[in-house]
Amino acid sequence: MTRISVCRIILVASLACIDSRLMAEDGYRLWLRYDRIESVALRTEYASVLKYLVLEKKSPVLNAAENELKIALQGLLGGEPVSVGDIGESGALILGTPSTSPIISSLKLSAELKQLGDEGYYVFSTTIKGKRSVVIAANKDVGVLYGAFHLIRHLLTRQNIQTLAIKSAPRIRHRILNHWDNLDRTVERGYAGFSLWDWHKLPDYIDPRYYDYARANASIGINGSVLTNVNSNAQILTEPYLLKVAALADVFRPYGIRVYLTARFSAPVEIGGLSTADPLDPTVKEWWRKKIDEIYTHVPDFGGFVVKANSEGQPGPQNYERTHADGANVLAEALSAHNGIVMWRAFVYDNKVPEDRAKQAYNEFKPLDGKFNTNVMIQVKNGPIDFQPREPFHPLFGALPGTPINVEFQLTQEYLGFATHLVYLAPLFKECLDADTYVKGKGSFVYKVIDGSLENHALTGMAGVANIGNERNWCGHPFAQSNWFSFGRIAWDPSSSSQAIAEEWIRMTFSNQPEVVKTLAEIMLASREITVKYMTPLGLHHIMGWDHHYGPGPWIKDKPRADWTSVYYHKADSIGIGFDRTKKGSAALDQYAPEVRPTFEALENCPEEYLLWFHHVPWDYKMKSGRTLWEELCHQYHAGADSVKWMQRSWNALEGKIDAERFAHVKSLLDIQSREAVWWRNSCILYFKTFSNMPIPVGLEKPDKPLSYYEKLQFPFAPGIRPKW
Ligand code: BDP
Repeated sequence: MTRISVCRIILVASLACIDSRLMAEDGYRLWLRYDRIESVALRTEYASVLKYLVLEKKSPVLNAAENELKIALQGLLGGEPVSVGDIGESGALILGTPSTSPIISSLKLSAELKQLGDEGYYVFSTTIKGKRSVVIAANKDVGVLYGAFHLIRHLLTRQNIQTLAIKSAPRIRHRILNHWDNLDRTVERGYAGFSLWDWHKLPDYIDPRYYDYARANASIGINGSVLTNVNSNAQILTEPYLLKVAALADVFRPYGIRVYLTARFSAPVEIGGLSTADPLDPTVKEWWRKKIDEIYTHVPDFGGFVVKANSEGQPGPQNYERTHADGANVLAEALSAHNGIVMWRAFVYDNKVPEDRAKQAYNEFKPLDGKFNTNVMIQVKNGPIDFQPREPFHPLFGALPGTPINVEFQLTQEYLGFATHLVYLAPLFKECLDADTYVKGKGSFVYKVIDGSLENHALTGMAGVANIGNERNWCGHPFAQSNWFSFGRIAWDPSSSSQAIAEEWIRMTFSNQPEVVKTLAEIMLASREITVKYMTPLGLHHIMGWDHHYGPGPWIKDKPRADWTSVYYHKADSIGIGFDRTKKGSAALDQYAPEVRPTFEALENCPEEYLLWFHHVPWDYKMKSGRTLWEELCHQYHAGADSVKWMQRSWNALEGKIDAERFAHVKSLLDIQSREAVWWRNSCILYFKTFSNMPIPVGLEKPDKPLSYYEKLQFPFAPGIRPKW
């Protein structure tokens, strides 16, 4: 028996034996909590059909689906044995594809399955041999797995199984987590402990947690995992590490997940012993070809590479006077022989400080449109600067019609309060995806660029910078799990609503009680806007603490690069505040389609949430509220911090309706968030007051400490810091 199958048996057995009354609600189970359903009637109804599983042919993926259904049903039905075999006396749950299941084949589903592709599924209620049945049918095994998880979601949210008719297929092909995990197990911008990947003990020791990671991802349709940091280490491409990578790939494969790695551009020099990494040098090309062939001998379904090149000091083709396209294509060519892809990041900024960093990615990539091989996607962050609490959409969306583009969101909350602040990010993802680029007229939404429909690209993707570590509850904050969850759900279907996803997640993770669902959904849906208000209201951005990015730092100046400072971005002076990106300023606005510009170009039209992103605005400018800009800024900071108190009150009112362990955990984190919101508010108001020279409006609480107190705070050991190598 292989190492992996032994582990799997231990894992499944241990999960099946768990008695939920003995288990602490420590968040480990994420949204896959299979506790007994309270209602006897519902249990009986589910059991009558679902406790007979029919799987006519086995495969690693179908077995994973069957195992999951077994564990889920056994738990939900309160320990009733779930049999695997024939249709039971009252009904059955039948799973498979037309080629693995004679029953499913006899149902003649080709019309239904036609539109569902390789990963889609059809889950429906029907009658088979006179017995009530639920069928999970798909074209491929992995579709059956996703269908199984859909059914489980359905049961966890207590919906009926009498009239099931669910057809679903992903709108995006590559739905990928990007782990910024280093080989020493630190996680760049990670706030949930160390890396899950225990490189030292791999490949021999397979942590059972790897299975649970794979299960969680499969349950929300994530089908790729980039194991290593974008600031990458070439060692990962050496044989000892490839064996470790292969062991992880073996665990993930039955769950439909392919592994990817980050490629350090200078690897041919660093580990290959070549004197150059020039992408047009034949020896370099040959080196990558051999290296990539070698990777595929270990991982036959290896997904490909993510590359950060010529950005923040990382090596890249420009070191050799070559373009990003030259660099991407040398890897793409070698990967194409194995169906691998390259996700080449557009997050570039080089050593010459540009007049506006927001413009650089567009300036560098626009001329390269159409020059990339067909298996290259350009991976673009949601906004033009860097994962700020609010940014307008990136001008590259829609600007490269001849090149597939995938979007990169940051799930780890580097700029949104680490894993201490409750911030539900689906509204941020949606804000970007639903923005209209107008590149092909009204309705050219970012999500249409990403799902390929705007320019007819088949290669599509969505990347999420993972917020996962080895903390018991995976993400640090119990609510941070919702950002992993919602990323998967939105990558599957970008039209899903933030509210529907939040409610589904709450029901699965906390409770189906209407009051809990309502209160938590209200908190979650308001949380991102609240955070924007107490951190960066009215379009402010990049004013966080130096280097570690913890807490406020609007005073940061005089650093090695101007665009690493805060003063570069807020430009506060005695006249006003904000970065003028109109024609009078950096003209970054001109990178958007002409139809987009008027909304932002004229000060009077500009939506106030983007005001200081696009304009330098006088302190006494009259805002829509009738207040001056200065007064409005103070009010927004106060509204943000006050709203965290509202979140606390709402949470506290749920005491007794949420298990004690998670209740207390979230309560303490909200206390910290509340304190930190006041910290942001006070320090930013005091700092900007030194420019506005205006009083804090009457009625708003005055800061109890001087600005110098905040400026002096030091956090040498803040988590998630970038490695120095
Ligand atoms: C920035 C992070 C830095 C990352 C960089 C990136 O501070 O640690 O390396 O993004 O995306 O936001 O490459």
